[in-house]
Amino acid sequence: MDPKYNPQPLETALQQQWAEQKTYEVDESSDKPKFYCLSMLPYPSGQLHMGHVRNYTIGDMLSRYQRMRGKNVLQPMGWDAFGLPAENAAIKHKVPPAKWTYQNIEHMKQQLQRLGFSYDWSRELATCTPEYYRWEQWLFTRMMKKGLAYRKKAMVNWDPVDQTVLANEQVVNGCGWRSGAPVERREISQWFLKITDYADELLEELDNLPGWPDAVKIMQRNWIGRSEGINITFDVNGEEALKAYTTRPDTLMGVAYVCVAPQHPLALKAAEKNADIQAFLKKCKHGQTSEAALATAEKEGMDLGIVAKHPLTGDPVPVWVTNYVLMEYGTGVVMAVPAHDERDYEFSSKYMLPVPPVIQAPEDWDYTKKGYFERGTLINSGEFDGMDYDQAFAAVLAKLEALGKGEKQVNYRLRDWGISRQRYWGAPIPVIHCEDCDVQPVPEADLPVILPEDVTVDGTSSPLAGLPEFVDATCPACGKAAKRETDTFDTFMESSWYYLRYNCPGADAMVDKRGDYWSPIDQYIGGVEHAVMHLMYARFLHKVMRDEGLVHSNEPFTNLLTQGMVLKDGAKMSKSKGNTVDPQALIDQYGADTVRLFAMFAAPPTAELEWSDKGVDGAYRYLNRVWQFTFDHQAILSDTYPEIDWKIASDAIQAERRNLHQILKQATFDYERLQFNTVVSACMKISNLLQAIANMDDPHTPALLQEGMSLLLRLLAPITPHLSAHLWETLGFGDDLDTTAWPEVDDSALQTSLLELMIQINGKLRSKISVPADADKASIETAAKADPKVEEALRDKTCRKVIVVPGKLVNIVVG
Ligand code: ANZ
Ligand code: ZN
Repeated sequence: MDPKYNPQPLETALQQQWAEQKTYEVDESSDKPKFYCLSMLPYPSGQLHMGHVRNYTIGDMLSRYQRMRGKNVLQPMGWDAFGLPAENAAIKHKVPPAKWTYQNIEHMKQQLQRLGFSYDWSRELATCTPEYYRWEQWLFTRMMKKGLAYRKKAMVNWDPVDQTVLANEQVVNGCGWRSGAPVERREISQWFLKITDYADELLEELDNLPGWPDAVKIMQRNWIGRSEGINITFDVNGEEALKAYTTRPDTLMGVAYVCVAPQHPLALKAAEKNADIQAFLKKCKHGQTSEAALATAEKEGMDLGIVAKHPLTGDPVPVWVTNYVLMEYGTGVVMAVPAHDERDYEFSSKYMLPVPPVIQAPEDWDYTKKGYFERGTLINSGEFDGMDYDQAFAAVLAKLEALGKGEKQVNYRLRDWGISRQRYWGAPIPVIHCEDCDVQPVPEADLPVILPEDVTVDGTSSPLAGLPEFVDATCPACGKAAKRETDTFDTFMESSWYYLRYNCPGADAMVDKRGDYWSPIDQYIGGVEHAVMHLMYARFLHKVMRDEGLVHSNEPFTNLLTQGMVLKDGAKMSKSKGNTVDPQALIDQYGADTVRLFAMFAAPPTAELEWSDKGVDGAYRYLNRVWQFTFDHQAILSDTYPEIDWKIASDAIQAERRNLHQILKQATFDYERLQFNTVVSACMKISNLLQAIANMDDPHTPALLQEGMSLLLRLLAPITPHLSAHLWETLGFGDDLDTTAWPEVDDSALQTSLLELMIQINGKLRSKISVPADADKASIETAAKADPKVEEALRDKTCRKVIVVPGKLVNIVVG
């Protein structure tokens, strides 16, 4: 054995062995229980960053642990390979996006292998390959036939100089990232997937996911945003009646005006005759449409000069157009109640509109300063006065229903998923546009629609539009010359089902039976930034595939762990902040095991991890210690000992062995609950223990040292697999640490021996009791008071004080 820890050669040798022996390749023939452990696949940007290292070490630690626990563990890896950065790089470096991507994959794969992750590489996939994306093209055509994929007009960001559509992240302060020109909004036809059809199920099934963090479930609930309200009809003279969606029908008697969205037909019609309104609507076209942006934007509007009729009182109510009403939500019409709605209050204050209160606010509420936005008891509402929210909701609904002026309505904030991207580097949307037959899905036999890879990207028009061999097609319905769609899928399409494809590499179908063996994923691990979109879209497509008979579970991910961010000096480690630490440099300097150990030790997996050079150094020093200790005691550790009856060993040996098994017990518990940082501290505690044992002069020292070392190496194996396997073999503990069973806690070692304690009453010895050696003060006190002699002495007296001196005596002061 080398006296010095030199990680690089031993790590690379072992990695080569794993690759040659296909150590981590698995199939469905095993009789062990399966465990599917999945970490979110990376975008192949070119370099691994510390966030990846952390994510993938967590997954690998769990996979290796479960393997040692006797599971048939699948841990695959792949590449989320389509996306904008490849196009940007192509413009900058003049390489085709495909070439850039495949080069990056090569490089990053080497980095992952150098970290010793136990992936089944035979299942590797890259989402930019036709054999992968053909199946989502296929699913899309199925969804078209079911009406789950449809086309409608939607807004895009348009760069008037580059004459191109921009992705949201290409809009910087309202201008095109390349041209710097102010971005315009354009309406074009795009494809949508009907995720709203699944809104209820997506919401309800969250209750059946106890293995998900609450924070993620809350975000998903908010994103779905189910609300119950009433659509209330406000008649307008000579026009179609306005229907306003409200969740606060209890405030109906406080309506000051009705407002419509700038895109509402009534506003558009009014603009035809009024240049000011026209100018206002034009102004609303600029700026953002997101709800968040609208909530904070300065509220503006115009009186349309139209009068609506209050459905209960018949009073005239003015109709306005305002920029804070979304056309896409509810009915695009709001009944404004300034006294009790924050946005209406702000608006009314600005335009000096009335603020009639209809909900009881605390005494002396000053409505000139603030609205009252809580629910409460109704006032100024005639027959509804005195009712609370629920009563008023029911009463107003009943009354409106009787008049035919209202009906109950459930709304969702969730919108259908727009999947069209006017970008080159993505999976082509498999449809053909025919002059006569409108838009037709590409027939199954003609799939995949292959994306040409050898192209020049210059950032203006899509290279696909300029390729006749791509664009020219024949209509599958009538056979006439037609045009192929040049838009591509949102890259969330690929990441919504990749976990199923890992189960059936090479299948000549989207998925096959092998998936039934592996599904669902037992543990999914990734960043919390994917809490909503990725995880929602994946759940949705899973359900669509279930309804197609392709999968047989309702949910794809049984357990979810969202790992915390990696920070440096309190800020998120990121390229744009220039505070990154290159994992490769660390591997070169310290080896993979140190990097893994630090990533696991520095914080619990779900908490933020503050980067520390000192911490990395500490991890390295610890591994050196383990090495040094093994080297120093190699002969003792690798000797053979007869079976030992520990009960006849000395108290001191038994005590140390008890500590050892207590640590093992706690560490195994922590492994199960994914509390990996305390597993590392447990290993460090064992090292200290081994040092103490080595210093003992006892006939059982060598055997206990050996037992301790074999526990330590197995506890460390999932974290630092190279060092552990190497020492395991060196010491002759067995040859394959991967398939070595997890150490069992010896319960008999945990039993604590009894200690005798004197009991004094007012300083005089009265009795003796036996308690477990590790009993705490409270239980000693209880035991002492239960002693018959003490009971007797305490009768008719008051116990003033109990002094417990652990290991020695209990003194009871009575008076
Ligand atoms: C009257 C009212 C009084 C409202 C009050 C609130 C408080 P959720 O819960 O998210 O569904 N609203 C309806 N449609 C809208 C649209 N297209 N754009 C902007 N706001 C819209 O929110 C429902 C509430 O949001 C509705 O209830 C409506 O304002 C507003 F004291 O109606 B409310
Ligand atoms: Zn046709």
